[in-house]
Amino acid sequence: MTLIKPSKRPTLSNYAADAWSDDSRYEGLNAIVQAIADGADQIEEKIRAATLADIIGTSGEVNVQGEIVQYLDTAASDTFVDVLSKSGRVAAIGSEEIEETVIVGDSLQHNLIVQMDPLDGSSNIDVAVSIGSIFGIWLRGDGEPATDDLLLKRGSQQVAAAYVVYGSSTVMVVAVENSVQGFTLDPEARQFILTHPDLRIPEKCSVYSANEGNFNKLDEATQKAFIELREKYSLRYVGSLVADFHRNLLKGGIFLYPGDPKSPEGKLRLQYEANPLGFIAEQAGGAAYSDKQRIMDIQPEHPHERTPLIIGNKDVVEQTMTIINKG
Ligand code: AHM
Ligand code: MG
Repeated sequence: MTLIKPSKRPTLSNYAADAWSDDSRYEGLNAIVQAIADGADQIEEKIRAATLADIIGTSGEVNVQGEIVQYLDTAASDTFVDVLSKSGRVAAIGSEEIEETVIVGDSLQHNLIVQMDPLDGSSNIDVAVSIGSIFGIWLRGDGEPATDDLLLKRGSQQVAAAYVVYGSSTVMVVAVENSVQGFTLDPEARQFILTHPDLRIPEKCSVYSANEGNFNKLDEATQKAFIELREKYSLRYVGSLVADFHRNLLKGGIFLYPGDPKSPEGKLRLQYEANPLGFIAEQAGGAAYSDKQRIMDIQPEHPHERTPLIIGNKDVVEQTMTIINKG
């Protein structure tokens, strides 16, 4: 991991203007990334103020996965839909918190599609543990109608992906092909600054991250994979995918949330958790698989579908996959 000296750190806006603005593959991306940064800035303030403002707690609604929606989940979803819609570049938005596709615009300018988990790790909100936001960004095909089908593209068709971790600092990681850049929010200037350029997963895997409490529910082959990981690595598990992934990206590690005989598809969502982080992992030299195939090759059938996820250091992910499949 390379850190840049303070005097040489570009802001996210300067970096984006230099890196993507003249590249036709990334038309409109700058506006989307700025919108995400703007939304993250607003959400970060709400999270930090949550207890004081007495806004923590359940909103009384149930989201599309049948889980309790926390106030901040809804606020984050509304905020990101708002800033992304105002960017003028998004044709459609998929959100974990919204069952239907949000169709935003149908002009030639609306050339991008965003699917997001607006607040990942929501069970950690009211215990002051790191949470985050995850975004997959797809290009809309020329003349492709603005319908629900826009959300059913494979992960390999993503043009970019990003996430934000609201932790001891607020960090935004943005990836395009062969490039993963990390920015940290300056809390005074309210600007993201490039602090972690050209991120690559370290060659050495140091940790594994999994919910060990699920061990007895797993099939025998997956239990075998867990036992192998226990023998080789330390366990680190935040319980917010985005925070576990961020630590493993910086330090080397594997995260797994497998399926089990009762829930073969596991818990995590393909389009707005596994695919964006899978894209980022691959651009950083890592890998992401379901139990059977590369995450980004899965053809989604539903925007909210789930998938098993094994993600992190390529060699360890592949060894773990082999054990899970052969037993
Ligand atoms: P969320 O998007 O509703 O917050 O749920 C997803 C979270 C992931 O962030 C995390 O990896 C996983 O659920 C933790 O699940 P568990 O508590 O079963 O270990
Ligand atoms: Mg989530």
